[in-house]
Amino acid sequence: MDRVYQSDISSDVENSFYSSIPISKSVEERTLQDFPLPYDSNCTPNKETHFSYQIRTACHKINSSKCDMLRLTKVIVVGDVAVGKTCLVRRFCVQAFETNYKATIGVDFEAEKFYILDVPYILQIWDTAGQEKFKCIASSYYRGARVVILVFDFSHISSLYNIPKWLGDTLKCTENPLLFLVGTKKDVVTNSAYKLTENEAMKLAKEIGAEYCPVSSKTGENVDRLFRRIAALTFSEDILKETTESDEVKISENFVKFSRTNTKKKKENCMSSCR
Ligand SMILES: Nc1nc2c(ncn2[C@@H]2O[C@H](COP(=O)(O)OP(=O)(O)OP(=O)(O)O)[C@@H](O)[C@H]2O)c(=O)[nH]1
Ligand SMILES: [Mg+2]
Repeated sequence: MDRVYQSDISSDVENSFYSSIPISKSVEERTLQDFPLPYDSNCTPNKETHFSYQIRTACHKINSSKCDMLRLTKVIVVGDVAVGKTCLVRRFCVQAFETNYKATIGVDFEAEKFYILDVPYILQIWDTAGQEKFKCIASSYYRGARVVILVFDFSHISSLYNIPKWLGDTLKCTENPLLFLVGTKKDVVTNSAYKLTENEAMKLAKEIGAEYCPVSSKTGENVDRLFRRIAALTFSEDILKETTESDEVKISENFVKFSRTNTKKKKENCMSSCR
């Protein structure tokens, strides 16, 4: 399923499906009142550090209107085989870590519900297969993704070098997505190896315009931070878009009214001058 934009009208079935998603973590952890900061503020194109007054006001209005419109965003997770994509998603969604490798066949799907400034918001996370033979199935799910998480493995530097290829593939089916470059298995490498790879990863992140974040799905380090950040960034964009769109509607309605009164006045003026 593609991203549902705010202006889209979701079906009752979808709405009831998503409203029935339990908040799997403690409410506090899935609740955002403050904007989560990036791992490294020098290695992100996303400079937001707080929810603006405009967003807070819009959320306040949404909450008082009691409108239960569905807001969700599509996230895809891509990268080489066995870099740890599934472990990353499972660590976040079910707080579990599996040491035995089980290849993803095609795609897996998870949905996580947040309350951001008290507004329900869902991250729809598509975990794709890294194996070449499943590439065709996996890539058919890229379409409409709003966020692309490009995953590499700190213990296999080749997976970092393959990132441009994954990026190229996803960009064929997405429009200007938010990009995250995520290094996994931070726990398995020595500090010096970690630093060397991190330097390379940061360079690449800057080149491709991605936000960089190193994680360990085994220890859970930075995993929540990553997804909370994704949720906050996309949510803010959506709410801004929503308010801008409704302003545009107001402006065009006023314009219509304005031009109608003008035409009416012109007619009146014309008639009086003809009299
Ligand atoms: N130590 C450690 N091992 C990890 C971490 N993340 C994943 N692994 C291990 O790496 C292996 C592959 O993990 P997966 O998450 O299945 O890899 P994947 O990218 O989903 O693989 P495909 O579905 O085939 O593309 C598993 O044996 C995991 O236990 C991590 O952060 N630390
Ligand atoms: Mg997998």
